[in-house]
Amino acid sequence: MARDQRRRGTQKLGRSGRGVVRYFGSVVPAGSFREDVIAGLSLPQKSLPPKYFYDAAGSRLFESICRLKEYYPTRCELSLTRRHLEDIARFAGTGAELIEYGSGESLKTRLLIRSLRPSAYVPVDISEAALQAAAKRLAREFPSLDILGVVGDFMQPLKLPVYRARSARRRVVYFPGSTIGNLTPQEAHAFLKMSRGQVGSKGAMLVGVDLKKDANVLHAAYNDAKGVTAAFNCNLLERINRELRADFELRRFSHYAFYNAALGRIEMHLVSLARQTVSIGRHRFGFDVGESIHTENSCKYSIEEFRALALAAGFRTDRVWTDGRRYFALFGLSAA
Ligand code: SAH
Ligand code: AVI
Repeated sequence: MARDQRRRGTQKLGRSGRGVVRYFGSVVPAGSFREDVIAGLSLPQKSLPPKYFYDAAGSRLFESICRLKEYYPTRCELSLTRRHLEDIARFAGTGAELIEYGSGESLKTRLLIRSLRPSAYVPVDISEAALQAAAKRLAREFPSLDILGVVGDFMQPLKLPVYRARSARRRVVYFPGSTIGNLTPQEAHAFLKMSRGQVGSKGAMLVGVDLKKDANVLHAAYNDAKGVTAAFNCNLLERINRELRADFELRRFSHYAFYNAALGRIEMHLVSLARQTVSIGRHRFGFDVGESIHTENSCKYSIEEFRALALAAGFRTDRVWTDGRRYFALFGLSAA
């Protein structure tokens, strides 16, 4: 399967002006979803990797979360990016190759593209649906931009397309949205080190980081009144049912999110409301009443904590841009 997918190679999505949109076929082996789910549900504390939230339905639900009144990160990052755009562009420079990890709908990226005028944009996302939709929209909006989309897992060694334009003097890696918070600190360290290798000594990195704040604000953001976050969490079980022919009964699980102050992170869980057994093919998983599947961490950092994490991975913090309430920060990193 993985080989077939790789053989699919590249596919042009469209062409307009000088810009070419190329889409690099999936390099995410389908078999790993089943293996990861079975391994995760076999642990004493059942857990599932958050990257599996993002099938087409999950990506749409996440886009709805970004528009909720309680979910401040998107608005804060958009507003600080607008407010400091000139300085961000001065720091990142123009004409670079802009690589974005976990690009989703590439919402904030539009602002950067306008002011950084990159020679190429390389969005990388595990969600093929989100990546394709965003690449098509961007191609209409920026007809002369080369867009080279990559479907893949940014925690695995990825072969990025080699961009041939001589004008691409340097690389800038953009990792917005505090997606870095969904990695453990060890994973975040490994990811930053990999990015440091990609940008080299002349490139730069822009990372969006959700900051520590009043736990009530955090609690509301992950327990919204409309239940969109709950639907996003539960969609993971629906996806397992759909793709792995499992028999999770959704009404027997409930969304639970809380701030774990000792670990500085929001934890999302799906809690079993009954004693029950769930089947995935020949595998059976027993649940006690109140037993949970841990589905996501969303780590919150202080500016100093993140600065230290970046430094350990070889990055110096040159700039920190924040919103008015200091809820969110965009870090401008360069080689230490
Ligand atoms: N950058 C956007 C989207 C953030 S949501 C924003 O700031 O709003 C997180 C995005 O990362 C989703 O689009 C999801 O599909 C993608 N993602 C999550 N884990 C991933 C992984 N391991 N590899 C690649 N993409 C991943
Ligand atoms: C993508 N990521 C940064 C989001 C977050 O806030 O951790 C995912 C999310 N989970 C629940 N709501 C939003």
